[in-house]
Amino acid sequence: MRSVLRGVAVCSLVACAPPRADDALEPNDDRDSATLLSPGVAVKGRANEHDADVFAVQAAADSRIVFVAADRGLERCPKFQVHDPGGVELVGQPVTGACEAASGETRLIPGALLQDLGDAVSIEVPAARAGAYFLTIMEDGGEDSVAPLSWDYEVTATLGP
Ligand SMILES: [Ca+2]
Ligand SMILES: [Ca+2]
Repeated sequence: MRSVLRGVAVCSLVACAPPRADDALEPNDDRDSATLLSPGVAVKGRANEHDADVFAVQAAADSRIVFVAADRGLERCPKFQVHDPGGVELVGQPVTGACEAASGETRLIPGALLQDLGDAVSIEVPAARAGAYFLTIMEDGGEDSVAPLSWDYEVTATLGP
């Protein structure tokens, strides 16, 4: 009886609404299950809170990669990470549980750039070595939200010298 009551209490505090359906790219929650991007080809996805979406693109040594994640609707609280083929973080935004508190805490290696373009976010990184580079999209939470947040996006990777 006690466990039933506790379940009810948790439900009322957090959320009774079920999470939204996810995209057809799942599972893609870590680098081992990343969705491979072809340069210049846009891929649509949905980032649900607590469920990372990871994408990979192959780059040549001494090149540059530009990831663009365009807004397609819903709550739009994404945080981004980029890792190199060795797992070294090139760009990092912490998931804080506060949708708004992102940009000031962005970690960038020298030569990396993260720009809010209004209806999209552009993330440019230097690719020093050849191999797979990984973009992770994580939907953050909102302090007052009663249900998990989601963001619909379209992601593209382009390669340059
Ligand atoms: Ca997803
Ligand atoms: Ca995922």
